[in-house]
Formats: sequence, C-alpha cells, structure tokens
Amino acid sequence: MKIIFASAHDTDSEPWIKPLQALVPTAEFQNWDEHGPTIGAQLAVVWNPPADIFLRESKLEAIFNLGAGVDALFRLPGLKDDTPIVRLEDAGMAVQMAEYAAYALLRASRQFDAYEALQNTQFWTPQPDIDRRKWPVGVMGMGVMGARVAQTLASFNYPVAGWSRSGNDLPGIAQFVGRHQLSAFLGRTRVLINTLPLTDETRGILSRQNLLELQPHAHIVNVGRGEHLIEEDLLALLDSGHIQGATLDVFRQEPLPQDHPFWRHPRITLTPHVAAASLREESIEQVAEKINRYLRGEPLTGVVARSKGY
Ligand code: NDP
Ligand code: OXD
Repeated sequence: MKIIFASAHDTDSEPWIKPLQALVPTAEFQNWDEHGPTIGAQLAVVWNPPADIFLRESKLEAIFNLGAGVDALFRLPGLKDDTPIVRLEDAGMAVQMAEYAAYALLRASRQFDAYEALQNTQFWTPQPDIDRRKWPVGVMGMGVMGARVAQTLASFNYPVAGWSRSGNDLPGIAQFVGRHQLSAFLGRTRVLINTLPLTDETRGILSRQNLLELQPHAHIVNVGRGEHLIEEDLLALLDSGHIQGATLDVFRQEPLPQDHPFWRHPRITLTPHVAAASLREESIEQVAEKINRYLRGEPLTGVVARSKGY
C-alpha cells in the first residue's frame, strides 16, 4: 500500500512523514516530488496539494485531508466523484476557534479596542458597563467548530444562536435551521461568526443583502473561508456604519495582497489564516488512526458527503 504525502503545512515533510510511517507501519509513505515519477499511490494524505496531484496519482482509493475544510480539493482537476475524502474532525482546532471567536467578541463588547486607543492618549476613562443583551451572537455553521464556539460564548452569558442546515440541540443555544430561518437568525444577531464550510450553497453568503439584516453596529468574524464574504459589500457597510467592525482570518486571495484595503482599514482586525491551526501531533494521530481503520476495513468518521460538499 503506497501513500502519497503532499502538504503545504510545512516546507519540511519529514516531521510529518516519520511519525505517520511509525503509526501506519504496513504502508509506505512517500513525499510528493514534483519532478519525480508517478508512484501509483492508493491513498493520499494532503493539505492544499499541488494542482496536478490527482492527474498524476490517478489510482487513489481514498484521500485524507490534513484540515477541516475540503473546498480546495474540489478545485483540482482529476478528482474522481467516487473517491472518498476523509477530513480532520477537531484535532485540536475547535478550542482554538473558540479562543479566536471569544477574543473578537470580547475585544468589541468589552471595548478593549477603545481602551487601547485611550492608553495611547493616557486618558483614564472607564467606558459604559457591558450589557450582554446588546451583544447577541449568531454562529453560522454548528458543526465541530461552530458548536464549540457557540458553547464557549454562551458560557460567558451572551445570548447565542446557531444557524445550520439540520440543527442540533445544544442546551442554551437558540437554533435556526435552513434558508427559511436565515433572516430571523440574522435579525436577532449583532456579532456574526461564520464557521461554515465553503460550498456552492454558502459561497458569498456574507453579502450586502444578508449583512444588512444584522442588528445595527454589527461585528463580523469570518473564520470560514474568504469566498463566503463579498469583500466590497463589507467595506461599503463599514463606511455606512451599519457594521461597526470585522475580524477576518480568511480571504479570497491568500496571502492577502499588499495593496488590499483590508490591511489599513481602522475597523478591520485581520490575521493570516491562523484562527485554528492543524496541530501537527493531533493531526498525525487522527489521520493515522483513520488510515489504520481504513486498512482494516472498519467504518470511518469525517467522510465528506460529496453531494453536500462538506
Ligand atoms: P462541519 O462539517 O463539522 O460543520 C459544518 C457546519 O456547517 C454544519 O453545522 C452544517 O450543517 C453547516 N452547513 C453547511 N452547509 C450549510 C448550509 N448550506 N446552510 C446551513 N448550514 C450549513 O465543519 P467544521 O466545523 O469542522 O469546519 C467548518 C469550516 O471551518 C471548514 O470547512 C473550514 O472552512 C473552516 N475552518 C477554518 C479554519 C481557520 O483556521 N480559519 C480552521 C478549521 C476550519 P449541518 O450540521 O446541518 O450539516
Ligand atoms: C482547515 C483550515 O480547514 O485550516 O482546517 O482552514
């Protein structure tokens, strides 16, 4: 059993392949070599792999993705409709996502941004006390990431709602389901946190039309994918004041181009796609476990539903 490894996580593949090889001794891992021959791999372990991987390694029986989002794989030529794709589930990412969302929410609602500015002017100026009812949080996507985010923020006593395709019954989190409840969800939300996967249905969902439905002085946190957000719409709504601020981790083009207006916008805080990193040890452990189960013919979790795209 040959396994091709092609990951953009690190320039050095050794710290990934060595432990994977030790945990899956019955297979032979080989690092992707853009100049090398096709190895006839049966399995692939990938993260943002080279564009020609599925054309060159055309005998793949299954693909193991070293991340939660699989949207990048669907853009690559040669990906067969019936090749199972298995993604990471949590693997240490959900807690990071919750930290990130908590930071963004608290910075806005506890006015830490205002205090940063005040410190620069050496003014001792307490801001009005927090009223959590004025900061209703809405989490788009209630999967592995969204559920952890929602539960964490609810534990700080913010009113939290979740929006998803099929809903779930997390205690203390108001549930909104499907397109027909999107408007009601947005209308009760001031801090919108997007943890959706990128699919044909969710691309562009953070549009002017939808963002206008949010409560005034809204704050947007985008940790899903850059293509969820219509960037020009966000800029216009920041200018109009309907949106008070945005915390963005993902962008249409990554790295964000030097001349992009987001870099210098006073009400945008941005980070370079680090909201929830794939931690090496956790990722290796989970992927090795999934491969071993696959090799033993046991059922797997985290298999992408190709009809839904996530
Ligand atoms: P999951 O598959 O566990 O959860 C996806 C959630 O989105 C589910 O609740 C699903 O609904 C919901 N959803 C999907 N499509 C729709 C739709 N059309 N309408 C309403 N709800 C929808 O994924 P994860 O939580 O593990 O990851 C989510 C995304 O987070 C990833 O795809 C990736 O893009 C992003 N991510 C970003 C990272 C970063 O560092 N910035 C790190 C990790 C992930 P249902 O429950 O009904 O299926
Ligand atoms: C992921 C990511 O999807 O890091 O795992 O964005």
